[in-house]
Amino acid sequence: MTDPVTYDTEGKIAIVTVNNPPVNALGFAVRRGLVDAFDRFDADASAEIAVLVGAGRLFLGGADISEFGKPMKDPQLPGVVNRIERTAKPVVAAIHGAALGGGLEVAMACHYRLAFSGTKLGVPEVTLGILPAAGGTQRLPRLAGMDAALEMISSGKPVAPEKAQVWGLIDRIVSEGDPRLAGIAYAEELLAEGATPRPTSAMEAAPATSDAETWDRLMQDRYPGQAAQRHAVQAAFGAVTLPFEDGLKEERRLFLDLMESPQREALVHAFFLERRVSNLPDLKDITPREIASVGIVGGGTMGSGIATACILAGLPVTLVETTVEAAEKAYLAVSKNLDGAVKRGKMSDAARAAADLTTTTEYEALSEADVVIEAVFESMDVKRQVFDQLDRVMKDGAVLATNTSYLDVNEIAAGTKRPEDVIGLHFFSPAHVMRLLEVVVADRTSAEVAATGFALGKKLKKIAVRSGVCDGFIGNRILSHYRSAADEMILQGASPYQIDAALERFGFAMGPMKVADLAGLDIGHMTRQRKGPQPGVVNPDWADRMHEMGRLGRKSGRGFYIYGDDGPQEDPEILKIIDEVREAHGITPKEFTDQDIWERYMTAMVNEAARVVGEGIAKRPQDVDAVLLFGYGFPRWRGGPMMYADHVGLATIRDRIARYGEENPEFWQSAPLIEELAQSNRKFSELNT
Ligand code: T1G
Repeated sequence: MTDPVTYDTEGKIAIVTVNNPPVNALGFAVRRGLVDAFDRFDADASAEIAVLVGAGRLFLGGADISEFGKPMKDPQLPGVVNRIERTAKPVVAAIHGAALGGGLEVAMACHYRLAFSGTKLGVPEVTLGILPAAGGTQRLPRLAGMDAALEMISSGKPVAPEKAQVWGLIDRIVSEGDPRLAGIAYAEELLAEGATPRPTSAMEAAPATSDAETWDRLMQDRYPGQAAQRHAVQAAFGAVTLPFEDGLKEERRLFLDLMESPQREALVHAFFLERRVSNLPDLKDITPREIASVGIVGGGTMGSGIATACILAGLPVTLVETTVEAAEKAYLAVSKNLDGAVKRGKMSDAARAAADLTTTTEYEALSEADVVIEAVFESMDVKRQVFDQLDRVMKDGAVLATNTSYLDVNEIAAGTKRPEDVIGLHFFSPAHVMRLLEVVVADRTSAEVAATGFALGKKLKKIAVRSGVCDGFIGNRILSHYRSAADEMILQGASPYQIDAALERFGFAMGPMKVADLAGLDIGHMTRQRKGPQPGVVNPDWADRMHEMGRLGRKSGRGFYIYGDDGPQEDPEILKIIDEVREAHGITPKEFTDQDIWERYMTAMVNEAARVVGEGIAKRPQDVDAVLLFGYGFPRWRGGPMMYADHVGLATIRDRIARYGEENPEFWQSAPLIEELAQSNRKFSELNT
């Protein structure tokens, strides 16, 4: 294996290069190599200044996250960073692409820093449930001042070199060129000026505008329930209250505390899920078909959103609608989405001008598309008619996809002469914004077509998760179950507003009533009509009454909430309707605490998720976590329902189900997989490999 750290010289200049693809993570070998390189530099009488540079597309991507939770081999990063800082001769960091976490901490231990325009400079550790633990909480305030440092450390967001230079974090900005050469040029200049080492640890930090208590309260408001931001801010205040070495000790203590926390495990789980859940072992050696053009049938909210997502990815789109008016309406809807993307900086003017969208009423116009996605009204008859047309016009080898959110993809495929070319691609609304894509692999879908579905997901920068065929696939099936648990609590006495507030305190982006109002209460009503009564499932009579009253949610200005200028307002009329329903059922309402609501809601979610995994609809528990995290607003710092369940313990989940089952045995029956794993004291995570 090549040495990830090399040392060479050009005249009086030593160049230390880190080459550890893909992101120059500071794993053990790199740490070892850096110490050796700077020992060599210190001993190299011919070298008067050193340049540290990263090979490849960026400087340093930070500590090696895949080493977390395992015994860390020496030298540890804090020691490596301190070693670099105390080098007796000046050291320059030549930064390109990104310097993140431990990568920026290494740069801050160097004595001079240049950065290329466009470089990401940040300490994102809190997004992994930890804090900058290689001196970052002590050196960043000394370079950039407390206010800037607290903002960077608590948000985890990267900053641009221009801002960093104003703050004093960066000394020089270079617009373009080779990092090594730029580093050498800057080093020559510094040599000529007689530059000497400038240890950051010896500098004073500009005080903070607000005190530590104010910042701690701010963290609680901004990141309710999360520990990392509060610990990180507490550590950073050591930079103005403690001597440097003591500040480092406090940073270490708080870091180790977070390393042990379930939140850290959950956030690292989410980090790797984002990047790996679409990598399926059984599709690893399958070459996807080429995707150079996309066809779409249906220009409604979903169709125009999917068209937008494809065009944002640079794909030409042909969209078919039933009438010329509808086709023009779809064209305008996509154009509006694209203009919005330009405004949000998600699309350049040049790309906007080059956007290739054709709308038509002619199916023949689709014939040469590599992938065609049907996004029409959710009726099997309508879908079958569309697929008949597609079967007739599409070229051989085209992928025929349906965006249905629950209909039987096997049945749709069976209606064509090429079922092996049919797949489900379930986008989430708005399709050009939501990151999740359920790739529904039907019984006869070929591996090549499945691989093509994932390849399209990657092209569209989606987090694609494999699902088998069942009503609602992974996400909507589990949703309908935890929704029913919420309805059961409402019937028994909980207020819909209490449930929303409790689950938002649990960490959900939005409570289930607000989600229902956003999706439209007519959707919920249609689903209940379609499914009919289910054993043990409480029918929300109040929601049916609301539907009759035309309260369809946000789109009608009234649902569970009243939507005025001041955002969603609770409505006593809803509580009155619910009281009447309880009375009609002869139910005396009982009290629910936040804990009760969390436990029932999450237990219902985990139970149905275990069935989804047990039946093989989701191949791995992590697939369920990815769906809920990236499509259903599940709190990232809890890692998803399956990780949550592993943290709670499956025996506890099983016992809760038994307890709830005493009241409603038909609804609360634990999934066989929960029984099996609880019995053998095992975890869902063991099934991810
Ligand atoms: N460690 C290990 N693997 C990493 C990694 C890291 N730091 N960063 C990325 N990877 C893997 C990733 O999983 C993927 O591999 C491949 O690299 C490409 O990544 C003491 C303790 C750098 C902006 O938080 O933000 O330092 O999964 O697809 O889109 O204070 O990666 O496909 O096999 O994301 O071009 C702080 C995390 C660590 C940076 C590049 N550092 N990385 O984005 O590529 S904590 C971070 C990123 C720390 C110290 C503490 C991005 C990137 P695979 P990618 P990209």
